[in-house]
Amino acid sequence: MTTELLKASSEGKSLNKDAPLAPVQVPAAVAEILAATPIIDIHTHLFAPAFGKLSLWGIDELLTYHYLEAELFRSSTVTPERYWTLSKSAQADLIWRTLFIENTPISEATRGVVAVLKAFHLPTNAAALPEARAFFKSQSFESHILRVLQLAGISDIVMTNDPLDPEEFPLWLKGVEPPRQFHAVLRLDRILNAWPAHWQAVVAQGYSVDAQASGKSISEIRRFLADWAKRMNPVCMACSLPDSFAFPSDSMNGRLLAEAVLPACRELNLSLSLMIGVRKQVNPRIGLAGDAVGRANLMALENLCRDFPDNRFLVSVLSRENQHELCVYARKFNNMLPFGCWWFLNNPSIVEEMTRERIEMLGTSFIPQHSDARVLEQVIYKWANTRRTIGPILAESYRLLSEDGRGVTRADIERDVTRLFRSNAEAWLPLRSRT
Ligand code: FIX
Ligand code: ZN
Repeated sequence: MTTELLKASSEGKSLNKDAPLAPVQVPAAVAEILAATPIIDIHTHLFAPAFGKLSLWGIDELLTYHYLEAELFRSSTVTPERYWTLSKSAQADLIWRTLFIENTPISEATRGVVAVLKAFHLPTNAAALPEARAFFKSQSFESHILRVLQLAGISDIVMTNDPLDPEEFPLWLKGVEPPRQFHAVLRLDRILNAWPAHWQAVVAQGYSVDAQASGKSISEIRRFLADWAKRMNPVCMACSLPDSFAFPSDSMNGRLLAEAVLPACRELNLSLSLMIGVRKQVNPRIGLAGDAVGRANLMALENLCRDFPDNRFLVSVLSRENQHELCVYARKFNNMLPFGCWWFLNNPSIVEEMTRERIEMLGTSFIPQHSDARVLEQVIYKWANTRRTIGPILAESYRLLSEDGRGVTRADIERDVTRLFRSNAEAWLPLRSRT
C-alpha cells in the first residue's frame, strides 16, 4: 500500500483513487506507485538455483561483470592476458582496488555495485572485500533470491536458455524445473547465427540435419524446436542479431528464420524476441566485454513485421541511432513491441531520451526496460535506477497532459505503470500458463 493510501487510511479517510490529483501531487504519486508495482524483468541471464554454477551471485561475480572488466582495462596496467590467469577473487580484488579505491566509482556499473553493498548494509568504501565476502558466503541462495527479488521490486525473472550450451542442456535433459518466478526463453543464437559451427550439436541430440540445412533438415529443426519448447516451456524464442542483419536473405540465417523459426513460433503461439545491433567480439582479448555496437538497417525488421503478420516480435535495438526509427516502425506494425534500453543504452542519459520519445510516440504500448542482469544482485540497482530515471519522465508526461487540459488520478497512474512494467509483458509472454 502506498504512503498516501496508508496516511489516508490511518486518518480514517478512504483515498479516492479516482479523484484527479493536483499537479503538485503527481510526482510523488508516480514514485510511490512505481515503487509499489512489482516488475516483470523480461530479459536476464540469471538462472534459478537448480542450474547450479550457472547461477551467478555474490560480490566476486558482481565485480567481475564484463561491464566492469571493460572499465578495468581502461584504468589498469594489467593486460587482459594477465587478468585471465588470475583467480576469480584476485580479479575481483583488482577491480575493486582499481575502480573503487584508486578511482571514484561514478560510472553506471561501478555505482551499481555500491548500491548493492548499501542495500545489504555493507561498507561501500572498504579498503578490501573480506566483510562483503563473508556476508554473501553466509547466505543461503534460495532465501537470498527471495530477498533480492523483494529489494529489487520484481516478481518475475525471464532467463536466457541455450539448448546447445554444453553446460546447460544436460540439466534440461535431466529434467530441471525452475521455480514459478523464473521463466525460460528458447535462445537460438547458435542456430541462427552460427549454423556451420553448431549443426553437429543438433545431430548429436538426435536430429537429422546437415551443414547446408538441406533435405529434411528444416523439418528436423522444427522438431528440435518443438521438443525443446515442450522441455523448457519457454515464454518466447529469442536471438541476438548483428548490425549487419538483413531480411529477407538467402543466407543460412535468413533461411532458418523464415522456414523454421517463424513457422515454429506461430505453431507454438510464441513471440520471437530479436535483439539487433551487436557487433560480436570486436576485441576478443577482453572476453564478453569485447562485444560492441553497430547501427542496423531496420528495413529487415520492416520486412519481417510486414511479411509475417501472424508472428509477434519483441524487439530491442542496440544502437542509439536506431531508436527513433524503432518507434516509427512500432507505430506501423502492432505485431512488434519495442522493449528495453539494452546494454550500452542502459545509462540514465540515454534511458531518459529513449523513454521520452517512446511515450511521445507510443503512449504506454511498449516495455521500458529489462535488466539484462547476469549476476543476481544486479537487479537491485538496475531496477532502482530504472524507477529513479523513468519516474520523473512519466510525471512530466502527466504535467504536460494537465497543461493541455486533463488531470490524472492515482487509478490512471496505476493502470499506466502496470501496463508498462507488467501487462504488456503478460500480453506477449505466456507467463502464467505454466503447466
Ligand atoms: O545477447 C544478449 O543477450 C546480450 O544482452 C548479452 O550478450 C550481453 O553480454 C549482455 O549481457 C548485455 O547486457
Ligand atoms: Zn542479454
